[in-house]
Amino acid sequence: MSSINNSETFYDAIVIGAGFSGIQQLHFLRDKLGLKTLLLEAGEAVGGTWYWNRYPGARCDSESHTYCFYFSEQILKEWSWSQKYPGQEEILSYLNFVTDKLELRPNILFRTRVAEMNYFQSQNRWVVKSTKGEKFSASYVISAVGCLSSANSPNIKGRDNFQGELYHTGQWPHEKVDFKNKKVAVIGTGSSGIQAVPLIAKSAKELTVFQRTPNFSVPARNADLSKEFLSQFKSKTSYYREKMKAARHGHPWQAPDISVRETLSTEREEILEEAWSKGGLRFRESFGDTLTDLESNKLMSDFIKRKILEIVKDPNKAKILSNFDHPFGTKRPALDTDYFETFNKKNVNLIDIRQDPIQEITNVGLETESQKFDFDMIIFATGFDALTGSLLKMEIIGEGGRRLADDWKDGPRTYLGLQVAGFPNFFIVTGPGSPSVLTNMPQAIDQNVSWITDCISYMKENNFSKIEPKKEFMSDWMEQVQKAVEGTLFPIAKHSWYLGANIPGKPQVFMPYVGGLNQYRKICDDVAATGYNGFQFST
Ligand code: NA7
Repeated sequence: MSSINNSETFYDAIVIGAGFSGIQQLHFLRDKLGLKTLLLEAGEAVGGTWYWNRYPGARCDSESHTYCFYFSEQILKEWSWSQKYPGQEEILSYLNFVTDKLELRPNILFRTRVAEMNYFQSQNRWVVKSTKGEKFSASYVISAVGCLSSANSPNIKGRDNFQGELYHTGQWPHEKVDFKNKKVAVIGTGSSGIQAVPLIAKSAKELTVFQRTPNFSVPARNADLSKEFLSQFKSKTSYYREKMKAARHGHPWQAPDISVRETLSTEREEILEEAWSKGGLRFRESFGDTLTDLESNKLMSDFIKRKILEIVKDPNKAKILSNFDHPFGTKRPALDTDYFETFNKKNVNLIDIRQDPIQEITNVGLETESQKFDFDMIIFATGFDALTGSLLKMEIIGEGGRRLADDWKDGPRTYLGLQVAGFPNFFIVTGPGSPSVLTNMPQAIDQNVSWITDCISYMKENNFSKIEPKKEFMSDWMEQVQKAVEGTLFPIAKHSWYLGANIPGKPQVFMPYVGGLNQYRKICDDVAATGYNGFQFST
């Protein structure tokens, strides 16, 4: 096991980011392949997404016993989750537990944000430079910067004039934020806003939610996990592993092969009522054609709309919350605990900023076209520059001085989401063009990290020192990514972050591969089995 020596700057591999991906990648490269590996992390501790997203209510919507590492039976057996849907603090504790268990800390350099990396052809090495000017050199660089890690703080006029407290859910302070006796604004109603709103409403004097797009949300019905559940899970981890591998989304179940619209209306209602009362992610999987058949989708969407109209007593609020402009599931739907119910509270207001757009933030609050508000606190729950944001924040310069930002000016281009032509020995975990955010992330990460590790191992065995994809294979893969989405309803949602539409000026290209993690795994396995077809190696 090698550890960091500050005077020593040459490594076999550098991993960037200490979230789920970076932790597993560091462990695999160091402990499976024996590579001298350094992990660079901008934060002060491990956790990635779960380090930064500390807002009230931050919780995962994959089930805890599946949202974890499956590479170590020992870790699976030793760790016990307390709840069905794990909260941010518990996930962070888990990632710290794994880091300690694997003794990874000696190989992690915290408070080190990568600013730039350059590929030097003559030496076939990357030089990675931090924002503080430190330089590290390695044969391989693996980006594990995450898909939802570059916070999107919209540049609303006057934002910097606000004299009160201003937060972003994705960059939440470590100190306790107190809402008591305060007038609070939340801008944004994606998963983060939907999770935070009910908790803020409990203690804020007044909460005003600014909604641009009504979002679908299903009750999480979170619950404590029983000892019986945990012991049955620990006795059959292989069963869960195989189930997750077989599924397109990396969760341990499959949607039944039944169509919403071909099911008799009475039966359909029964299925949906039962799924709603159970709640959670599986509601989306009640039928097999929700994301491929518009009529079927409309029946699902209408069911949720009816639920909102039942829950929310004020008809105007109910209308604003359920006036959907996209099919269910084509933008990321949320899981919630009492989100819609919260709008029945007297201290909670809702503003439809499609009808009454925000004009500017003032020193005392915010102005829409027709109203003026005073606030003590404004919270941006406005999401992320997804999938490419954190990658492109780094200046990545490949062969012949080419910039990744230039190569991707019309949208990201990768082979299998893993590599980019012209950027040898640079790998991306859950990159654009891989299934990533459409799946149970730790399972997508496990597949990518394992594949990258096997690929580097293959290179070592065959005395190859350089790998990059062939251009034509990259083009072909990009076509496959687009073809896969054409068969679905996703393209109907024109304003989704899957497309980059939430970031002004970002090229609009559907970024994740929707063909399924199971199918993608097979494609990647076949590529490896055929001597890494589509990649070129040199010594
Ligand atoms: P999301 O899902 O991107 O949600 C962001 C929300 O903020 C969404 O309602 C946006 O409306 C809204 N938004 C974004 N920009 C603006 C501006 N400029 N003005 C007003 N409202 C805006 O991010 P989350 O953090 O909630 O969730 C991200 C993922 O993290 C989630 O899917 C989980 O996987 C974990 P829009 O819909 O774009 O009209």
